[in-house]
Amino acid sequence: MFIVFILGTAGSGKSHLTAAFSEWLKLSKQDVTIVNLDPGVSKLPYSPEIDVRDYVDIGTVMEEYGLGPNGALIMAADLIADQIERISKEVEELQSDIVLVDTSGQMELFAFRASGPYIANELTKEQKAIVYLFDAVFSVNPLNYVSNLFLSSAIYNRFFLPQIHLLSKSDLLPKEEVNRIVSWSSSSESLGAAIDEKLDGTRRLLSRNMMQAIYKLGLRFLLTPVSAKTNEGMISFNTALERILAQGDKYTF
Ligand SMILES: Nc1nc2c(ncn2[C@@H]2O[C@H](COP(=O)(O)OP(=O)(O)OP(=O)(O)O)[C@@H](O)[C@H]2O)c(=O)[nH]1
Ligand SMILES: [Mg+2]
Repeated sequence: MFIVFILGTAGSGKSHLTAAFSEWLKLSKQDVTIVNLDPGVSKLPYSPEIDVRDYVDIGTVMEEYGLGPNGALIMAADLIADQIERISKEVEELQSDIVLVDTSGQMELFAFRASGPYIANELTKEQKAIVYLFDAVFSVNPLNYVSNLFLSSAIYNRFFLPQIHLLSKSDLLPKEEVNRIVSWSSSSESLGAAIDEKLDGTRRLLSRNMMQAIYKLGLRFLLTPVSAKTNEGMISFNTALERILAQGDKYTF
């Protein structure tokens, strides 16, 4: 059993990718479990086998603790951590080949509070990986791209799990735009040139320094373009997962 956490900024396409990739895996004869870790979501594009909303109700948390929506989400993240043993048991009992975990819209809840890494660690002792989404439309601007690079490095630093980077919703951009962003992820010269071309003044300087700091840390993540709408990139995404989780052995057929 492999556990895959899907992370990314709000609206980057986590839930739709979870839905599309699970369908793709099922066509490849995989037994898939989906875990919804987002307590605040009202509508999902899939039916999760395990749903934190069965454990924590955000409306009740707001009422019981007298909190607003954001305070309640923070509280809910901690309450979910308290329930991790039961959630973990549910995951283990299902015994599927692969578990996709859709995380909350407010990424900082999972990434930057103690409860996130705790949940990731305690959710069974199986092999795990993180998938981080770069929203394609947001990434067109090199300033946004570098900011996202920084966020993804912060995630890596928090979880210390193998991490895969995807350019999500890539169907929304023309092919050459997608290729350009992918080239930024494979070559610092290419990203540096885009920063010089599109940004100026302090923004240019800061972006260049941020990029260099990340490269100095040895964090280089090649982006794979994917689309939950057209299913583009699912094979490459799956190959990257197989490389990490099964040491290159194919688990799909
Ligand atoms: N064209 C296109 N739209 C997409 C794709 N994936 C997601 N979307 C759209 O982007 C919006 C956000 O998608 P979600 O899957 O809900 O994103 P999310 O990261 O789960 O959002 P939060 O959980 O609220 O942070 C929705 O309107 C989707 O229809 C894609 O691959 N292509
Ligand atoms: Mg979502």
